[in-house]
Amino acid sequence: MIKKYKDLLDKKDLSEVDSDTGLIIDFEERRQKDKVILIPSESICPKAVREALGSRFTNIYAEGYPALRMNQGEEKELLDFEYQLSYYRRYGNRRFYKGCEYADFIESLARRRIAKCFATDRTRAEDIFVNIQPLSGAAANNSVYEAFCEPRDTIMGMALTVGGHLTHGSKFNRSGKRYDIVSYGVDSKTERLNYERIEKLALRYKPKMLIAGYTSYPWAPDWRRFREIADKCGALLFADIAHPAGLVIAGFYPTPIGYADVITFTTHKTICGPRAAVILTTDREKAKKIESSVFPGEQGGPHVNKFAAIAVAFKIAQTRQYRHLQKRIVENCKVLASALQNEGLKLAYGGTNTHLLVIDLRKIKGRNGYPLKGEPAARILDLAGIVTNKNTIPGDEATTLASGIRLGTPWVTQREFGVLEMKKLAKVIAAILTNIKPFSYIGLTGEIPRGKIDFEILQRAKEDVRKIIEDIR
Ligand code: DSN
Repeated sequence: MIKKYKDLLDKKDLSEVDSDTGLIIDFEERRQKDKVILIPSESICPKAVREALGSRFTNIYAEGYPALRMNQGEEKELLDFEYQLSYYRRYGNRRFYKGCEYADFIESLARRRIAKCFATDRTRAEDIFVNIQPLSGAAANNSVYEAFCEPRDTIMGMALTVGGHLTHGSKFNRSGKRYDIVSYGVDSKTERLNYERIEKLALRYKPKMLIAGYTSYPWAPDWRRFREIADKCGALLFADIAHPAGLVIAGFYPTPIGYADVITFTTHKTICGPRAAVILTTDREKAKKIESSVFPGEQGGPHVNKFAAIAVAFKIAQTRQYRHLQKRIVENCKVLASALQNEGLKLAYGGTNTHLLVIDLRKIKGRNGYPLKGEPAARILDLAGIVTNKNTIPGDEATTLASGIRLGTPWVTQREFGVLEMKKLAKVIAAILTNIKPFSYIGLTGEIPRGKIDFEILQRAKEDVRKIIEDIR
């Protein structure tokens, strides 16, 4: 019972104020502990990052950007609070509201840490311009288009069905409605990027922007080759590294810095931070365009509590332990891939050199020859305690009838799963998938793919998953 509103502010815990929400959060915590989560775009946000996310920075508005001065010099100069605040008292800042003096610190700190993480031998941190205001990946990508393209300009990116992202021109997304989209796919034989074909297509359609970067294509692109193609057709090169950004920082995925004109990524996938997104460029003029395209172009007030969480995440990203984690993520994925292949499963795109892989389910067939689809496969795996997502693969046309499931290793690697666990998981996954009897029926929305599995087999798989988790604790 709430007696005084004021007590809510500092005294009452969630369990006292809203036990229903508290209970749902407890259930979710339990789920995350009891299941093996293999969604490649998910990871565990560390406690310290969540603490910053729940800080009082959530209370304020901070439309605008920090003072330019705060992005120059060493981190310790930024953190010279007396010096910076005396400047602020004298000259004010670039925010629309007062009360943002500490927001300036936290946004600048996060930006510097990101720049430091992405600096290379050839590109200094000072030359990387960072925008951390996009609320998430889709907003970041849309801000990039708005910054550099006019409606009906041609944009070229990979098709969603073979690994591109929704915002790379899907007809269901604003990108696909607002711009003329040319999509590239993979080579039908190798299921890999075919740079000659991509180049031919680019020369034919002369896109204003060429996008590279993927959500389910499991191989790293050749940035140099993409740069060449962009230069030949006069396009801006946009690298969307939402998925592998953590691997990039740690050196286990080639960096687009030095090749791409603009780069976006989210901070909650391999970065293992809060749900947010970042835009990078090494060109001052482009950085200005991006700034105004994000705010006021795309968004109003940014989420300052996220800035704090991002700052913490990128402090962690500079540690040896983080580099080791990223290395293990890739190693685990490689082991999982070959273990699945040894169990007789087929991988779409022939394998992986990143944190994700996709299983091609088409050769698992029911009595009447109906192939296993991603939806029933992912559902049954989930019942057994393994969380994945259905995914289209080359040859698929509709997401509802996707023939693949996508798996990734960030989350389980954070939980310290290693080679042994990858092999055990591959066995359970294969035992489940190869024992599903696929079928379909026609429902109100058309073909509905389903699958059945013997109860005993499912129970055994559940027990195996439980044991894998138990052993790791
Ligand atoms: N939905 C994300 C993913 O899972 O890859 C991309 O935005």
